[in-house]
Amino acid sequence: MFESLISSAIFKRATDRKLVEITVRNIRDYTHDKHRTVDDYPYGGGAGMVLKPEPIFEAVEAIKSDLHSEEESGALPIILLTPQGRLFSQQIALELSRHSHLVLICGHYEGVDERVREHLVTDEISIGDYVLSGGELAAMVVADAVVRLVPGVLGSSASAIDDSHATGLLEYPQYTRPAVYKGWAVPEVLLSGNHAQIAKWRRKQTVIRTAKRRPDLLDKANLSSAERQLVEGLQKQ
Ligand code: JD2
Repeated sequence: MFESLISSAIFKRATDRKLVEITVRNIRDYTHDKHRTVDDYPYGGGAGMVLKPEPIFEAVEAIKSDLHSEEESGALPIILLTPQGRLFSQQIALELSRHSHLVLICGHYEGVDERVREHLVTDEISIGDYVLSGGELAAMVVADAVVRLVPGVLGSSASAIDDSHATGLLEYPQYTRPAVYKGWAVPEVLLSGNHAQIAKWRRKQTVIRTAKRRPDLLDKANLSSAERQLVEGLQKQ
């Protein structure tokens, strides 16, 4: 599964430029029995299997000793992807991007032994309130969001600063050629060449769109008093 992430354009750029390194480990490689057992029945009974603690502890210990005395290994975040984690956000992605190293642990089908949570994991993250079959896609979502925030990974033209959610507001509508398609014209201001007017129009669209679609985002947003008034007008409508 992780091949698709590693071969994605953003990751390629990041790794080619030696800004980021990603290693995938299989906890099965940290077992010692013939069947390479990673799971077992839950104590107390019940449906499903539970991931055993030993392979997960040993995999993380191996990662830590690979980092050996590198500055971080004390403050190394060891993150479990789980539906019970704190809800992932751009803010969390930014926090994580400031660490030199991260460990992401993902189970599949089954839960993990609680001692992993209690004595190994430093943070638990969920990517949203829906049920996945495992933590792999969630780990890739987190890795993708974090890697694009590493300085130098994005080109300046695709700056992360302008992104939706980086500003805490939704993006304004975008258009490209043709100027008229099936009779639907591009807003005239965008063809005017008046960059001040264009910036003003875009900002207004951003505020309107956010007010209509994600009013919850406006609470934390940095709006001018004129923009607040615009929002109040829309709310009355
Ligand atoms: C996972 C499963 C428990 C039901 C390991 C699901 C996730 N936002 C998210 N939704 N689901 C997950 C997630 C993460 C890891 C695992 N399962 C299946 N576990 C109850 C289904 C097994 C995140 N992050």
